Amino acid sequence: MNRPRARRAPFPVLAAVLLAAGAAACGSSGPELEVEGAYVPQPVTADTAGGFLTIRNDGDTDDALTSVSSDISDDVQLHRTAGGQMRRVSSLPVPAGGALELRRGGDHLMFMDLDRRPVRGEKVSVELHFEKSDPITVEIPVEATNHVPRQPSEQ
Ligand SMILES: [Cu+2]
Repeated sequence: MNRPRARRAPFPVLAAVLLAAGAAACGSSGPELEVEGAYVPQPVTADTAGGFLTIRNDGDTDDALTSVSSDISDDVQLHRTAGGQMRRVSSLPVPAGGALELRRGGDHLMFMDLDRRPVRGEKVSVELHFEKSDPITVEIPVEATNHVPRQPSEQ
């Protein structure tokens, strides 16, 4: 690729090219989300199931998980755990340059009033909705009830 210094281009053209390249390359336009390590432990009862996953945000703009829809429940809630008690919240933050980690004993998805009981080996289809980003669909594997995920660094 030609280096701008090596060749003189008419300034307005060069400026336009650099602006376009900059906007595309450095992602200054918003959050960049990626979902990792999603799983649903096979629930013990037929009523509810938990969902765990990590949403990484490699962008430079904060985002938030605002709602979730799924093929096993019409009522998927966002739960926050504090002091051993879980409570429903309306959104969970996905900070710029950070991650939202949903895990056992912490924040999690809660599938209420299950239409069907997910069984190990199946997949649960989930659509994640965000404050800013487009929705992300994830096919989440159903694992054993006592499944403990490996840390990302061990994978
Ligand atoms: Cu819960």
